[in-house]
Amino acid sequence: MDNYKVLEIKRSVFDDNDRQAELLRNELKKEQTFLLNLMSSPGSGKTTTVLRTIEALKDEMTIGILEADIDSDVDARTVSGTGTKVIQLHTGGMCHLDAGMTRQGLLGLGTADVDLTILENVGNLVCPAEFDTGAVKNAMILSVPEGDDKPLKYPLMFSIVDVLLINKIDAVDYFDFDFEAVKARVTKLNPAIRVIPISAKTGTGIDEWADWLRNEVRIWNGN
Ligand SMILES: Nc1nc2c(ncn2[C@@H]2O[C@H](COP(=O)(O)OP(=O)(O)OP(=O)(O)O)[C@@H](O)[C@H]2O)c(=O)[nH]1
Ligand SMILES: [Mg+2]
Repeated sequence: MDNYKVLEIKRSVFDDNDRQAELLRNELKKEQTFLLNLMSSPGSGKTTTVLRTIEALKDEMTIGILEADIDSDVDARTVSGTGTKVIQLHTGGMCHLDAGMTRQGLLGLGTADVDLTILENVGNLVCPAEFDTGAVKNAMILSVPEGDDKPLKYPLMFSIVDVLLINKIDAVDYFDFDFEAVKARVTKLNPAIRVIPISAKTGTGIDEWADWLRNEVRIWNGN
């Protein structure tokens, strides 16, 4: 028999985070702030989609943006060009945000007057799927050049999101990408998922995305 113990600490880390996330969601509800957690691989088009979303909704609601990256401030700099309130979070090497880190970000941003906060999570299809940030809804982007097999390889991410945006559809002629196969694969993992094809570059599909988000914000904020 081994003379040492093996302790499974992963579960308790997740349990504690889940409690913190629930607490944060309750506070956001009281404050009437909707938090969207936007996830994807690096370069799928999160920041470009954030810019389109700001453009579509800025006249109807007050928006704040949390940009999370391991390093750099390029995304916050890009978003600040729109005049929208934005803060850059550095995770110090961590590949995801947990509820505690999200809370720090929201405090730094100041959300009392904000109706909609979008968290652009660290580009990664693995770790962000494991940590509840306290967001009201989760969305992810899969871009056409990444391939239609990603739901098979990263099932957890596709199973925990409310919306899947399939981005870069303007480039579909250059890639073998089977939309029907993706829809079948994600629906099998997550029957309630909403799939919206978009091009953040040309603006195609952004109206449908903005309609979904506007409706969710209204429901949450009670107006
Ligand atoms: N053709 C095309 N290019 C796009 C589209 N959306 C984004 N891009 C390009 O894809 C690249 C990455 O876009 P970003 O919006 O920076 O992607 P991101 O997910 O924020 O990247 P990280 O924050 O680094 O993870 C940029 O060169 C964009 O111009 C699109 O719909 N079509
Ligand atoms: Mg980005």
